[in-house]
Amino acid sequence: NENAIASPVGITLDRYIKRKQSEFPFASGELSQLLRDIALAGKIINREVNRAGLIDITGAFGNQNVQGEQQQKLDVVANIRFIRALKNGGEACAIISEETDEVILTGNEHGKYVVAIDPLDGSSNIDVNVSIGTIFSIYRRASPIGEAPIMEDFLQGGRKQVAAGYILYGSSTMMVYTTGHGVVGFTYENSLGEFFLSHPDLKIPKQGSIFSCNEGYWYQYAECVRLYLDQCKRQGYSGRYIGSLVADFHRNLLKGGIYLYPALPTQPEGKLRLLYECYPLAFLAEQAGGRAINGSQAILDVIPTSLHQRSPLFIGSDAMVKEMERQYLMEN
Ligand code: AHM
Ligand code: MG
Repeated sequence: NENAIASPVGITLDRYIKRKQSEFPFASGELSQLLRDIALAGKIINREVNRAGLIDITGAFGNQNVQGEQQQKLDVVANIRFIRALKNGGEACAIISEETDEVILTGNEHGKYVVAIDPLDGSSNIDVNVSIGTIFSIYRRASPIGEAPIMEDFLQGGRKQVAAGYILYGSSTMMVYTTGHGVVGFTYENSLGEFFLSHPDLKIPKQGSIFSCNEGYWYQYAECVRLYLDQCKRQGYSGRYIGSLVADFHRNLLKGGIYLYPALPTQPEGKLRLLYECYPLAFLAEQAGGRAINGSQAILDVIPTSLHQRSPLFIGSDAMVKEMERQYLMEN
């Protein structure tokens, strides 16, 4: 029917990005190209993830993979593939990655952007066929174009992100991102090799009934966290924890819920990384009408001091995160 034709649902990611680009006639198109490069990297990693279980089998036949490389762990493969795609794309001058200690220079000194990535998050789920994800965060560089990028390009703070998102390798593969104008989601069609727009304007329910945390840490959690979780249980909320941040976040984004990774005595700053886990998901959460805090402060306002710094994270439905915040502020 006519509505279906007028609806943007079903257009490819490429076409969607082009359409958005034409709404900003003075933009150079480099961010659009960078998003396409990231989608391509996502397709490549998706392929690797999909055949992960086959590696031992094909290995048994004496096959090497197509590039003739030795078999490596999937997170290392994802890191290599992602960096290669961004180097070839040319829009990013530097990358930081969970898998690499130092800033990675792409050699594209005329690139306007820097990208922070967790190439394959949810490492404990990689070998057991459970959903995993890629997270990315993009800044316009602060250093002069044409010169060598510097560490400060990555330490501009969460509010300076120009785009952020994730690719979820789940029962379907999806790419979800924001450029600061709401959140859009695309679903990958394997046989066509294309992402199609499936979620044109993602909004997280203000209130949900799912809490997601590793309850094994119960006796390490601060009192305020236990009080909050206790409230959730008294209200009959469901506990859902995959142990893959992207997948837990994605479910809560669609259904409403809160994800918690608090500070622990053994991990006083929490576990998750500020630049390529907390910031990008916080940007998405806020753009979807949700909230993300480290306890007392919005994640996006946390001042970054180092590339791989950690932060506690409470993220999800606005009302749930606010209630957690209230408990936190009463205790602290
Ligand atoms: P990773 O970057 O080593 O994969 O760790 C991040 C992951 C998140 O995806 C997940 O939410 C969390 O660590 C799970 O940690 P835990 O096993 O402590 O519950
Ligand atoms: Mg990670």
